[in-house]
This record gives sequence, C-alpha cells and structure tokens, in this order.
Amino acid sequence: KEIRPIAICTWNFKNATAKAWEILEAGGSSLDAVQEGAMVEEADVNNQTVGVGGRPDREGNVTLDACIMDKDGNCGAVLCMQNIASPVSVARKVMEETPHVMLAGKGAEQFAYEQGFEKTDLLTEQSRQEWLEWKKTSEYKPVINIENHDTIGILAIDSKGDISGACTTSGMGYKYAGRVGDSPIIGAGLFVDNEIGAATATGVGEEVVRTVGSFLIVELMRQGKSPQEACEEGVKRIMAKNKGRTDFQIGFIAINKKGETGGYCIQPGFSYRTYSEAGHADNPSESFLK
Ligand code: SD4
Repeated sequence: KEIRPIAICTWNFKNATAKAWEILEAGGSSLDAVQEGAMVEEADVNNQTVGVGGRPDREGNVTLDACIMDKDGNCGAVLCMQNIASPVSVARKVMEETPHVMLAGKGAEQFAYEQGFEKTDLLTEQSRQEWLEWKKTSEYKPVINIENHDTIGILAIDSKGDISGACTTSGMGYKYAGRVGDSPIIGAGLFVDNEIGAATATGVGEEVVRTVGSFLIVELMRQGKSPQEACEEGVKRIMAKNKGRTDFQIGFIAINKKGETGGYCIQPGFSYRTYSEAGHADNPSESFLK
C-alpha cells in the first residue's frame, strides 16, 4: 500500500516536517509543503546553517543557496544570494515567474526585491562573534554534524501522489566568497522525478556535486533499488572517490513513489525526520564509517 501523504527531511527538523504535514493533511500540494517546511528553518535564527542566522563566508557575508523542484520537473534556484530571508521562496518565484532555472548573486537579490521580498540583515550577533573568533586562525575546516542541525533538504508526497522537494542552506561556514555548494544545484543537492521518487543531500557539497548525488539516487531507484539501497550506493560512490578519507560528512535521504523512505551517511550522527499518518519520527541513519 502506498504511504501518502508523507513528508521527510534531513536531520531532526521537527518543526519543518510538522509544518509540511499540516499542509499535506489539509489536502495541500507537496510543493507548498516543501516550501513552507523549508521556510521554518530559514526563519530560525538558531539554525546557523540555513537562512537568517546562517554562518557567513570568510568575509563576513551571509550568502544563501536554495532550490525547489515540482512534480512536472519544473525547478528554480538561487545561488549565493544575500540579504533575503527566504531563498527557497525566491527559488520558487524563479521557477514560476521567469524563463530561467537559476539566478545568482546580485541578480537573484534584485529579482527578489522586484518580487516584493524585503531586505533583511542575515548576520546575527552570534554568527558575527563566531566569525570574528574564526578569523583569528582563518582555518577552513568543515565540522562534522555541526550541532546536528544543518542544511534542510525536504521531500513530500501529497494526497494526489505527487512529489516535490526543496533544499536550502547558507552553505559551509567561512567558505570563499562566491562559493556555491550542492544545495541549489538540481541533480546534486536535490532531484525529483514524479514517476520514481526524490532525493536530497546534506554535508560537504563539493563531494555531492562530483557524483551528482541526488540524481544518481533517483536513477538507482528507477533501476529497482529501494530508497535505502539507493542512498547507500550514493554514499559508496563518494567513498570510492575518497579512499581512506574520514574527515567529512554527507547524508542522503530518499523517498520513492510508494512513500518508502531511506537515509544513509558517511559518519554516525545523521538522522532524518519522517511525518505521515503513522506518526512523527526521527530516524537515526546507518553510516558508512562506524
Ligand atoms: C553545502 N551541503 O553548501 C551544503 C551545506 C551543508 O552541512 O549541508 N552543510 O555544501
């Protein structure tokens, strides 16, 4: 039997899946569910990897990446955008209001203002203080499972059986100015195929881009793998390119058309949240390294 509606997201983002569920349960679309779920984390100043309160780049500027994809394969993304609190909402506008898929930097910001988004200071005092502290050494070293809440990738199936996904992040803390990760790249940080399923990623984006991770996972499901098996194979591909390397984290989650879910990661500590009629659960993910 198919499980629907259902929402699933990276990490233990309880409030985000609850928001998505509220929309799904009321008969809303999976597209609205993933957008509004992602917006919960974008607005949370205590989540220092997404939206307002995100960690800045090495120059002290918070730059955001996000994308969204719908059941028809339509998609929109913003890359390295400053001063706008909800990049996933701008990504949806790119998808719906422009002939393009991606807008970057100043152009994305200008488009957001044209669409009525307000200019917002994204750097909180806490993130500013931590950045000043970081500047003393200026050592770029991604932290594994930082605070256990991180980039949000969120996938949903609505009561009609249609799948959508979204992904939003402030990227790796203290990255080079202009750096873009996997999160706004369709196929890397997120991919949706309404016939098959969807996948999304968190962690060191450079490695996800190198294997086009989310697209790979959806294609593996197309070939018959379960969401769990497909996520495991996705991580194994990355590890095959990084033999012996143990200093980075990546977590993938996936859902198929039946509403079956899976997740897998490199390091212990990753989990993903599911919300369906069966309830609201935090699912600890198995890991490649033990
Ligand atoms: C990125 N994947 O920008 C994102 C960041 C992230 O744990 O997930 N951090 O590479």
